[in-house]
Order: sequence, then C-alpha cells, then structure tokens
Amino acid sequence: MGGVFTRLLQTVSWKQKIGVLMTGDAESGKTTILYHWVSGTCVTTSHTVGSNMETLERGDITFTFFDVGGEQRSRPVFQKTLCTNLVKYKKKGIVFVIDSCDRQWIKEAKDLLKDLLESDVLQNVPLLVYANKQDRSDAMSVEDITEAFELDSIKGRPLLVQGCCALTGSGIEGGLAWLADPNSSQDFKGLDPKDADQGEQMC
Ligand SMILES: Nc1nc2c(ncn2[C@@H]2O[C@H](COP(=O)(O)OP(=O)(O)OP(=O)(O)O)[C@@H](O)[C@H]2O)c(=O)[nH]1
Ligand SMILES: [Mg+2]
Repeated sequence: MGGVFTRLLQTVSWKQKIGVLMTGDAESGKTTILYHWVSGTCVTTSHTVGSNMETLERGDITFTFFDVGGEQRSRPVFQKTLCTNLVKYKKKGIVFVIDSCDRQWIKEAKDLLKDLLESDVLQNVPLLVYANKQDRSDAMSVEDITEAFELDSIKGRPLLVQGCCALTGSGIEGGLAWLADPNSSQDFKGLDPKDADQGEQMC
C-alpha cells in the first residue's frame, strides 16, 4: 500500500514547469551561461550544433532550457524548438544573449529579436537580455546596448536587461530568479560586473 502511494506521489508533480528559449548571436555565450546555471561552474564549450536541451530544478520550479546554436537561427531547428517544444509550456521565458563586443552583429541581432517577439508562441513571454562579455575592455555598456537594440521600446512583456560575464558568473544568477517571477517588484539586476569585485575567473 505504502509503495503504491509513493509511486502515485512520484507520478504527480506539483513542480511548476517553465520552458526557456535561449538564443542570440553565435558565440555570444549562451551555452556558457546555461552550464553556469546547470553545473555552477564555467565549462569549456564548443559551437552548439542544432539545439541543446537541459533541465534544472530550482526549489519548486523545473526549468527546461532550449539552447539554440547561433548559426541555427534561420534554420528549421529554430522553428522546431518554438513550435514543437516550447509551445507545450504554459509558462515560458526568452533569454536573448548579446556579445557586448560584437558591434557588427547589432543589425542582424535586432532583426532576429524582432522576429522572435512577433512569433505567436512567444507573445507576452518575459524577455531576459544578457549583455554578456562585460569583462572585456571593448564591451558596450548596458546603456549603449539598450539604446542600440531599442530595448526601451519593447512593450507588452516583462523585460530585464542585465550586464554579465559568463566566465565568472557575475550577473548570471539573478536572471533565473527573475525568470521564475518576472512580475515581482524585487530588484534582480544585481551588480554590474564592471563595478563588482570580479574575483577569480572559473575558466
Ligand atoms: N571574455 C568572455 N568570453 C566569454 C564569455 N562568455 C562566453 N565566452 C566565450 O565565448 C565563446 C563562445 O561561448 P559559447 O557559450 O559556446 O557561445 P554560444 O552562444 O553558445 O555559441 P554557439 O553555440 O556557437 O551559438 C567561448 O570561448 C566562451 O568561453 C564572457 O562573459 N566573457
Ligand atoms: Mg552554444
């Protein structure tokens, strides 16, 4: 009887499930950020071919991340992630990762972001923008990126723009808490990595 009850408990999950699309330009640091969340360390990554799925349990939430390699953005794999996988989640999130040093990609990235935000599957879905690689001296500031990407003009969804450095993990953690509760009045921005004590790099 006890065994039956335990099995029943295992099959019924009260955990909230959130499906998160991770995208952005090639080599912007999506996979490094993802593994920071999943393993708590900086791992050495290689180009993501197709997409990469990881699950992370935090408290009573199960996050499922769909990390789409930057070069896949116009390919069927990208549409498949949206229409086959993400669509199944009642609660969703978008993590858009920008390489803050890559000025040449801004126009293309803006178009990609615009297309994403127009997608039916992603209407009203919270958007977390990471301005990554803030450790580099040639990085654009969060303010410059906000202006260049016209992020202030995005309406109809919760938005957080966060500077970060995926190598040290600076600025990364608050994003998860925000994805869990984007409408909270809590300040998730944390320290800008340029002002913060960067500590040892993990890689
Ligand atoms: N300096 C610096 N390098 C970083 C940072 N984050 C990631 N990188 C490096 O950038 C390179 C690409 O990182 P990935 O995480 O593989 O990038 P990605 O966006 O997943 O790339 P694709 O899968 O090709 O789309 C790696 O060499 C990382 O070590 C950062 O914050 N600062
Ligand atoms: Mg990758």
